[in-house]
Amino acid sequence: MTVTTGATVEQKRIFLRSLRRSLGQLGLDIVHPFAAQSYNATELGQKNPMHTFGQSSTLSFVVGSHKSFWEPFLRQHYPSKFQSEAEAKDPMDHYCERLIPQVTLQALKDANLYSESEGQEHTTTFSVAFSHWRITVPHAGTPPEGSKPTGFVAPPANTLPIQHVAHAAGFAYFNPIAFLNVHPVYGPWFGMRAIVMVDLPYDLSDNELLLITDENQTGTYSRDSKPIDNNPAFERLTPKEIEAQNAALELTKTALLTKGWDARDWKEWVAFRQSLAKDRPDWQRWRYSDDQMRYHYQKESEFLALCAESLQARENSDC
Ligand code: B12
Repeated sequence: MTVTTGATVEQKRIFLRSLRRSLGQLGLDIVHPFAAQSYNATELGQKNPMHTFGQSSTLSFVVGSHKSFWEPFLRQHYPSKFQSEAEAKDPMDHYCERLIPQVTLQALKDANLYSESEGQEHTTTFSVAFSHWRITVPHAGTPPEGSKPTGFVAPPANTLPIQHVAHAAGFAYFNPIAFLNVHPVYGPWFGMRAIVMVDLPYDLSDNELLLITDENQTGTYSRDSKPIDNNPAFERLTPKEIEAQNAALELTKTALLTKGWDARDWKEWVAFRQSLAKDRPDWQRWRYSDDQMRYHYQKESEFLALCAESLQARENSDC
């Protein structure tokens, strides 16, 4: 098996477009390209680095979701078809584990950067690290035991601190008081699912290609792989107002952390997140629906099943 060492500009463009389209179809609308080295240069990155595959600037992505994830996810949610305990335990994490590596591999194949066809075998190495702790599904590209190696490389042994990666990547500002990342367009209303690392060079044009435009409402916002310096939540505030906001956040955080995490207190945690967005009414449209919010915080499988049944019934009756 030969390993690909280079890709043409056109191949890379095909790869990026295919990845973006497929992730979008899964409801994973956030696909932010950056160089792994931006995070690896930070203090945390030096202790727990991302893979670079020997590139001086390694193409990587923050993959995430916002409110538009809910319906595509519910449409394919059938608890009776679950194949493992892990899937039943956290169907959302499982969905991401199963599908993000698979569509990455397919996008490489679409760009002819990966081929298993006899006589034309070549691979481009890639790796996927998830924001949740456990990994239960063998990744796309994982070779069956005893067979020749393929392009998949296991993610770094320690879970990547995805919030700090996102900050270093210029995707979303990390607010160290609320412990939430804030995005210039979505505010705090998004989740991060995975970091994808690929053995291809990162270039500023990668951001250009995936940038938010009138036609592409859900691309990436930043044009480079540099941290966003200021908290977008405080953009419209005076230094005095920022000080007051920070003091209020600190107070609520201490109260919440003293109580400890309990999913039954979810409404208080939501109010905390909302308070970070209080001076940005324009972010309200990105707030999750009530059902999606409840599931993200409570993770109740019966409730998720009810939401899925009700959406599927509604859509079937519309046909
Ligand atoms: C562990 C964890 C938690 C724990 C954290 C506390 C603890 N010590 O146990 C608990 C269960 C409380 C939690 C709660 C929530 N989490 Co959480 N969590 C994580 C996780 C898996 C790891 C964080 C981590 O260890 N980072 C690595 C270390 C190096 O970073 P650190 O800066 O040192 O962080 C640690 C401490 O400093 C401490 N800490 C310090 N100050 C504060 C303040 C607050 C408010 C909290 C909660 C923690 C905290 O928490 C960290 C873990 O010990 C991340 C995913 C990831 N891979 O990063 C998601 C993640 C941070 N969580 C997320 C979310 C959304 C939530 C919730 C809103 C619930 C939910 N599922 O929707 C709540 C409320 C959080 C809030 N800030 O309002 C998102 C944040 C998205 C964003 N926009 O930034 C992440 C990125 C997951 C995702 N899929 O997107 N979480």
